[in-house]
Amino acid sequence: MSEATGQVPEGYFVQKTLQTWHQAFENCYDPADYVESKMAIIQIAGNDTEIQDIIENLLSNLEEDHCYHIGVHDLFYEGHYLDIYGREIDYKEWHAGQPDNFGGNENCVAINNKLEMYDVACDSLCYYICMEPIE
Ligand SMILES: [Ca+2]
Repeated sequence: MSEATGQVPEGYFVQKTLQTWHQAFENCYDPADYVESKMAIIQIAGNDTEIQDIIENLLSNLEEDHCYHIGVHDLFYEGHYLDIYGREIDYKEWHAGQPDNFGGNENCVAINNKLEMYDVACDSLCYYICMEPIE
């Protein structure tokens, strides 16, 4: 689909069990190969109707008052957010006032039910989202 990103999701799979960010990262591995975690990376690609459908489906699965870990962090360099593949992030819709690295200890990223990102402590318990890339 999108050759520019190489990681256009086939779908997002919302996992409604509370996990730390690192547990979520592990849980998003495909147990068939363990080659790479399929933790979600949020992408909204312009006018691509397929992507819009995927995003709308994702939104319909997110509940208010929950956080959802996604595959973004600033574990390596404070304030420099990378996805789990080590790439600069394209999607930067932060909730107002975020990221704030609250307490000097928020190095993982979650979204809310509006797809707004905010930084959280990596041991925060949140639901999480996995994905599968299109071949
Ligand atoms: Ca941080």
